[in-house]
Amino acid sequence: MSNPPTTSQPATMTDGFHLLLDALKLNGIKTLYGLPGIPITDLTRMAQAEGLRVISFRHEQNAGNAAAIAGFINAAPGVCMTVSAPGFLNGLTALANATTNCFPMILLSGSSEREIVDLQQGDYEEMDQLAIAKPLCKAAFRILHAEDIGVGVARAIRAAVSGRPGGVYLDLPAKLFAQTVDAAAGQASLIKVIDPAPRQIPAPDAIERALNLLRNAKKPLILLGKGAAYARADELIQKLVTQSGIPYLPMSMAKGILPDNHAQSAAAARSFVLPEADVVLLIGARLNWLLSHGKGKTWGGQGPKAWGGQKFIQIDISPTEMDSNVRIDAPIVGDIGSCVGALLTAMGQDWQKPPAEWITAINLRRDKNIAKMTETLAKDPQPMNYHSALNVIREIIKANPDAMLVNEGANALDFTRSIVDMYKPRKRLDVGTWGIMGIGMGFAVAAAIETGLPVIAIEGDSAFGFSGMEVETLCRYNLPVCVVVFNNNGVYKGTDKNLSGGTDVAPTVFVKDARYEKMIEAFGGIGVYARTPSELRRGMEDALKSKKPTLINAIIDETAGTESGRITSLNPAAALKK
Ligand code: OXT
Ligand code: ADP
Ligand code: MG
Repeated sequence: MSNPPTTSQPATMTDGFHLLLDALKLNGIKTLYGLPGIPITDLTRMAQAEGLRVISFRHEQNAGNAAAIAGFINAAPGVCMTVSAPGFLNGLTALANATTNCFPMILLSGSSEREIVDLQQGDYEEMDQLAIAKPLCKAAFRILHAEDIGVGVARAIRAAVSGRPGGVYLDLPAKLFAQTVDAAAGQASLIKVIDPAPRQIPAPDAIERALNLLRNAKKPLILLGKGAAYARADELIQKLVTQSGIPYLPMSMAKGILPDNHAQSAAAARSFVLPEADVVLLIGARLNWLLSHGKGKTWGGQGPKAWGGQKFIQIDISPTEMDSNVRIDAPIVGDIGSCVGALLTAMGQDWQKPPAEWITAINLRRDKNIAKMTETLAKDPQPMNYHSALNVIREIIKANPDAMLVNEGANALDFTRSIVDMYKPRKRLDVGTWGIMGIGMGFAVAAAIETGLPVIAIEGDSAFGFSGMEVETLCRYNLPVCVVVFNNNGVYKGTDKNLSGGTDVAPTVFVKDARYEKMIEAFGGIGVYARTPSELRRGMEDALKSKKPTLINAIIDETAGTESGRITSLNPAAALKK
């Protein structure tokens, strides 16, 4: 069928297809990310006909990642549509990743007929999708009757964005779409969700308890996580930092809430401030592996799991996050805007800034690290390495602070995080809590679609491979995305050897000197082969000027990386070497 079925029922009737689209539109959903096929092909056509933007991908995981990051960018659920069983499973990784990262997302998936699935009679793409999705997302619902579409969509939206945001699965058996109901009754059954993410006001005594700790701190530190970026309380957070005078450390996706060159940023003194701080205020950041679980050597503890002696204040919307890794001395449960606002009000104007010795010690360490970094960045080695390539990107982002930056890889991720400064909130989108590869092109597509701004995607060559086919999607929608593939011939490095001495290359090594730029040329995009910083700069500047989808194959010294980038110690073999 090449055209959407014009619904043949009388105008007084409507159907499941249209009620679903109306419910989404009523709740401000403008874009659907997905991949068509039975039973949702007509739904995608009708969605386009009804004025929704439908962005069609080459693999559901990338569509799901696009929806997830759209959720983070907008603080409203991003929506992905998939076909049953295999398409659903392809989208599920993105849904689980969204949940892990607290991004609001809804995965709508067509599914097979209940009667046949439940008796396991072997339907087309049979799978009990609801049961499989449940443990991997925040909530999962099935809609069996067209009359329930309004409630189903409303519940999905509320579950995705209220409290701690996350992924929601909505199961849509094929029969639902063709059900017809009276049009007026159908419209009346739809729900426009009022206040989908209600503010959660913190208790005054929780604020007082936290301020008492901060007031007595000699070495206070603020830690900003991606929850702080998500909360869109930028001005309040900036005010809290400047008014309190407390140094802060941004987690990766919190970079830019305050500009990375801010005088109070302790990012370049990370390994100094964590063990030294005496009171740490966490704002939208979990004490998970990325923060060494709040204990051990990173925090000055005497053993791998020993407490470092810090007191923790934690602002989080999820009460059960408290004490998950170490004792939280002053939990503040609520939304970040309300909590930070309450802290500011209670702090008052006569707040004593932290002792000068603490600030001086941090600045000393920071300036030393920055001077060392400046020296390294000034070098021009042949072949180009991560630093000389990233020095170009650092300058390009400085000149284009509104550009969105997508980043994945190991060394390509870690070096970018510490070298490329961000100047505005919610610009840096990366592998997040799971360190997941494959988010690159999905995130890049959604960043371009949702913001209309130029996107720069810094990709390890391995990382890029997970979603590389979507360069066709970039070209199809003519998106202003410049993908820079850091091509070091492999995972971490291109120099590993086969330990058996056999003819197969090592598991981490790829085809040498691969011409990634030719992939985008196949679809009419611009391909650039860059062996030097000036070739890289020219390619990126041209991409930003032309706004054309561009892929730059940046050739990086294949010896320059380290195993797993900055997290070498997490490889089990690292324990054997100790
Ligand atoms: O204080 P010190 O002295 O320590 O210095 C720190 C800062 O103070 C300093 N710094 C600065 N100095 C000067 N100036 C400035 N402005 C500045 N800013 C900071 O720099 C250092 C470092 O700072 P940082 O980064 O803040 O600190 P640190 O200690 O690193 O922070 C700790 C962490 C844990 C918070 C941080 O390291 C972090 O966020 N890490 C995230 C790591 C991560 O998630 N990695 C990705 C996963 S790795 C692995 O799993 C990969 N796989 C397997 C795989 C995955 N992941 N997924 C799937 C679906 N399948 C398989 C694969 C396949 S990676 C990968 C591909 C890799 O190959 P690629 O080709 O893609 O990439 P290449 O490696 O490039 O080849
Ligand atoms: P990072 O990886 O940057 O450290 P995490 O993903 O670990 O950040 O933590 C984000 C935290 O932010 C989660 O615990 C989540 O519950 C919390 N959060 C998300 N949105 C809000 C909000 N609006 N108000 C308060 N907390 C929030
Ligand atoms: Mg690589």
